[in-house]
Amino acid sequence: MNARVTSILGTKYPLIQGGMAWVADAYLASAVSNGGGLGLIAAGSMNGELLRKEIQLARTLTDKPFGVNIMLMNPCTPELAQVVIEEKVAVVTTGAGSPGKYVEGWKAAGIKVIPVIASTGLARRMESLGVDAVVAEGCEAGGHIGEITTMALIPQVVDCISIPVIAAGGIADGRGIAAVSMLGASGIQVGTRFLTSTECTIHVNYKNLVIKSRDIDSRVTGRSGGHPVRCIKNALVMDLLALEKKGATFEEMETIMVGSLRKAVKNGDMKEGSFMAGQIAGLVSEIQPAQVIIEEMFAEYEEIIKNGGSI
Ligand code: TUI
Repeated sequence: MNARVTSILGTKYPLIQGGMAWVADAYLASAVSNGGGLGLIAAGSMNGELLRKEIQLARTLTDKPFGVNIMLMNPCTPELAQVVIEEKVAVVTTGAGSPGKYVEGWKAAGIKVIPVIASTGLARRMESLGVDAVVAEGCEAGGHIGEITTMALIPQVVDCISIPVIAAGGIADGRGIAAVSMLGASGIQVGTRFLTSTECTIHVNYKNLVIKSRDIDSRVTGRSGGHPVRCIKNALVMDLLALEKKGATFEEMETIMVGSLRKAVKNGDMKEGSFMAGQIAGLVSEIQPAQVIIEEMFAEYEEIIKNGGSI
């Protein structure tokens, strides 16, 4: 890992916390930023007013830079795009689409722009718009995903653009950092491991489910409708998969999905909640402060590098 990413982010470590909708609030973002990474407030569940309040709260909790993730399927995106400019947010990441029309305005406001992409095509388009870096996210990740694994995606994205590539999907320890650095990544984004951070405000049932889940416990729903989402399997997920097999429409599936992420995060509803998490959840086994997670991951990575690649 090199200094290209830390100089863009203004951080000690080349690490971004995933922009997890409903999950990543000012408390998680400030804890990650205070721990030496770049914390993100996820605006996926917010309107402009809520996002502004959350940014202002984060400023009382950290004097380090933090960012905002804008999930482009959120209908409030135009007002959110304006709020990050007015609030002079340091970094904006985007997900679940192309941020094309917003990039110029953000760059003119001095914001570092880092879209999350899941294919080489979008990576190239983003570079041509003048973004600062991309997060290339493999389909091991939780939530809304693309089609390609981290292992296959990272080297292909690295070869097709010149801006830094930050790897995401399946990274939760120092071995993951070492692996993606060998593939050419200049930084990492971590979501699932921060779900079980002390400062993460999700329901305790969600944290326990992540800790308990094994390698094979996640499922992807919504592939047929073109919106694949990875969650830890439960009654909701199995119902959705059965409906999908029967050829249910996107609208039918959507009716069941609506509000399910909030039910997981806020109520810990084990039956009707959608517990988004990556395949690496099987490796996550304890609740730790965000700073400890970050330091442990990079210490492990340094040790691997020192030993010439082995642990
Ligand atoms: O955005 C994510 N992950 C997310 S967003 C989210 S919120 C949600 N809630 C309920 C249902 C569905 C989503 C949960 N997880 N990751 C970044 C990401 N972006 N992964 C894949 C993509 C992506 C996919 C296709 C980006 C662009 C794209 O195509 C755009 C184009 O125009 O080519």
